[in-house]
Formats: sequence, C-alpha cells, structure tokens
Amino acid sequence: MPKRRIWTALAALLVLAVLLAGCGGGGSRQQSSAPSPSSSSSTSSSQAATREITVVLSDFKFEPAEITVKRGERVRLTLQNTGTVAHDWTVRDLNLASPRVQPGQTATYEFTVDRVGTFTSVCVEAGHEALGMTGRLIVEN
Ligand SMILES: [Cu+2]
Repeated sequence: MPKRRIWTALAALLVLAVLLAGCGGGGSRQQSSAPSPSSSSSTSSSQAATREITVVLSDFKFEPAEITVKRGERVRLTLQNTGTVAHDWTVRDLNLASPRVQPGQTATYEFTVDRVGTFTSVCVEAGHEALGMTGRLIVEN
C-alpha cells in the first residue's frame, strides 16, 4: 500500500517539473524574437538611398539653390529649416513634394527622377515663391 503513495508522489513531481520547464522555455522564446524585426528594417532603409543631399531652407531661399542628381538614382534630401516660418521643397513638373518642415526642424524626403533635364524647385508656402524661394533641380544621365 505505501508503495502506491510513493508512485503517486513521484508522478506529481514529474508533472510539476514538466510544467516548470515549459514556463521557462516559453519565456526565453519571447525574449529572443523581440530584437530581430527592428534591426532588419534599419539596414534596408540605409541601403536604399544612393545620394544624400542637404538643403537648408530659410526665409526665403534654398541653400544650395541648385542641386544635381543622376537619372534613376535614389536621392535622399535632408531639409533643414533654419527660418522662422514653415517651408518645403517642391518640383511641380516632376510631382515631387517634400513634407512641410516647421521652423527649427529637419525632415528627409526620398525620391527618384526618371527624366533628364533642368527643373524649377519652389517652396509652395503662400507667397514664398514670389519672395524668391526658388531653385533648380538638374537631372543628368
Ligand atoms: Cu518657404
């Protein structure tokens, strides 16, 4: 009779050990899966841009006003607004329009042009083009 009790106790211990092992395994699996998605997305974005150009937006001009890129290449424009009002960088003929950059802020805008030529860039904020906030985008072969 006492032998049976020992077997029941052993069986209970075995169930407990399996449950504890299962909990530990689940915890470590959750930890290892967390960092992988963020690291893969950051590497793909840095490989995408082939030419990086910084344009300073101020009241009311682009610096440099003229930028040159190659046809078909990925361009990453960094737009730094050092002015006192919001600005942007737009090329109407190519349907390029950067985000609106608030004073003191920096924004990035990526694009690719498939047409060779010289195009006019402007700031489309009301009145800025008339105040001379224009430039040129030159696309070479
Ligand atoms: Cu402007």
